[in-house]
Amino acid sequence: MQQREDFLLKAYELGIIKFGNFTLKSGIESPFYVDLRPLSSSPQLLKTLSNNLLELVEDAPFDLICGVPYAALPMGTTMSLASGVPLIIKRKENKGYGTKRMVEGVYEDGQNCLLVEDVITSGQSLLETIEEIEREGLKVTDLVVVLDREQGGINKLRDKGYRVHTLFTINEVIDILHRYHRLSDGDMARIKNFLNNPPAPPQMKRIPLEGKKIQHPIGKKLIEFALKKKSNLIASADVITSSELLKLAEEVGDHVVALKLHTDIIKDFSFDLIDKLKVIAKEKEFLLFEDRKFADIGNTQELQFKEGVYKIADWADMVTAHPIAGEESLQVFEHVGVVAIVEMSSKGTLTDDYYITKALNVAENSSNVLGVVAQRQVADELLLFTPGVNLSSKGDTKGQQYNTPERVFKAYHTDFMIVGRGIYQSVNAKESAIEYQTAGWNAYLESLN
Ligand code: S5P
Repeated sequence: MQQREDFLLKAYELGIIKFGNFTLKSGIESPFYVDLRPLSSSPQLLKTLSNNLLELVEDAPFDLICGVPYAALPMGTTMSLASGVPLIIKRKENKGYGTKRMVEGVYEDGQNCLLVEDVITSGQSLLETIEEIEREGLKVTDLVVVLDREQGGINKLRDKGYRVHTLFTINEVIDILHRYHRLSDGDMARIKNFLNNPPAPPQMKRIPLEGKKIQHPIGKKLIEFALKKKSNLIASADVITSSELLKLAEEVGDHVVALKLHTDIIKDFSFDLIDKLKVIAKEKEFLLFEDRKFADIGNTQELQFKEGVYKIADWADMVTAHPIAGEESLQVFEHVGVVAIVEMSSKGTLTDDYYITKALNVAENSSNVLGVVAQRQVADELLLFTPGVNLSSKGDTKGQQYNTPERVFKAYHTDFMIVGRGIYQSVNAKESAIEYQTAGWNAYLESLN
C-alpha cells in the first residue's frame, strides 16, 4: 500500500493530475485533468509503474504486450523489457503504404496479447482497439489500466468478457492526495461531487447558416440564397445533353441554391448552353457549380480551369478540387469558390481519417476554399457539402452510398446536400426537387435545436 501511495505522490509532482477547470474532449467541464504522459520523464517512476502493472497481471495468460498509443506506449515497452515478453505496436493510423498493417511486430495467429492503457473512461476507445487487435488474428483476454475514471468503462469491457486490471481508481487517487494534503477539503468535495454526479456531455451545437463566419463572397452568396429560398439543396445535373440540362435547370431552379454540373459529360456542349444556363441562374437565383474535381499540380489545373474546351474560369461560380496536390495548387482558382473534396461518399474510398485530417488542414488554410465535400461534421469556418443523398435508395451498383437528408443534416451538420439521380431521374424533377428541398430544410431547422 505504502509503495503505491509513494508512487502516486511522486507522479503527482510530475504533473500527471491537475486541478482547476478543464474542458474535456467530450465538451464536459471537469474539475481535474489527468495526463500520464509526463511519467516517461522519470525512468525510475516508469519502472516502478511497470512493475506494479506486471504484478497485477501475474496470473494472466499473455504472449505479447501492446501499449495503446501514445501514453501507454512507453509503459508497454518498459513492461516488455522487465518481463521479457515481446512487444507489438498498434498504429494509430494506417500509414497507407508498405505493408499496410495496423499492428507492427512479429506475432502469430492465436497469440494472446495483453493490452496496456493509461486511463479508462467510457471504455469505447479500448473496445475499438481490441477489435483492431483481434482483426489481426490475435486474442485479447486481459487488459491492464493505470487509472479508472469510474465512468462505466470497466463494466462495459467486463460485459464483453474481458478481464480489466486497474492500478488506481480516480476516487482512490483523490483520497490519497487529500490525505497527504495535496488537495484542500473544498477541492476534494468539488471533485467528489463531480464524480458522483457526472454531467452529461453538451450536445454539439450547430451554427445556423446566418451565423457562419464565411469570408468568401461566393460562400456568402450561397448562404444568402439558402436563407431567401429556404433551401439547402444543390441539384447535381448529371444529364448528357444540353436540352435535358436546360429543361432540368428550368424545373428545379426555384428550389436550389446551386446547380452542379459535369460539363465534360455533355455530348453537345457549347457556350450557347452556358449563356442560356447563366440567364436561368440569374433569374432563378442559383449558382453554377462545376464539379471538375481538379487533382493535379497548380500549373496543369490552371490550364484545365482557364483553357481547353470548357473555359470553366469564364463562367463557373464554384468548382470542386481535390486538395491532394497541396495548398499552393489551389491558388490558381481565382474568382471562384473552391469546394475541396476531403472525403468521398463511395464504398472503399481511399479518403481515410488520416487523409481527411490533412486535407481539411489544406482546405482551412486556402483562402479560395469556401467549403468541403465530406460525410462528417467539419470545422465551423468551412461550409459542408454532402453528396450521396437519396430518399429512396441506399446505393447503386457502382459503389455509391446514400444517406437520407435527415441524417446528413442531423448527424453531420451539413450545410448543403447534393442530390443527383434522386431528382433528375424522377418522373417529375420539379416535384422531387420540392420534396428534397422541404425534407432538407426541415431536417436543417430541426438540427438547430
Ligand atoms: O464523394 C462524392 C463527391 C461528389 S462531388 N460523391 C459524389 O457522389 N459526388 C458527386 O455527387 C457525383 O459526382 C455526382 O455528380 C453526385 C451524386 O449523384 P447521385 O446521382 O449519386 O445523387
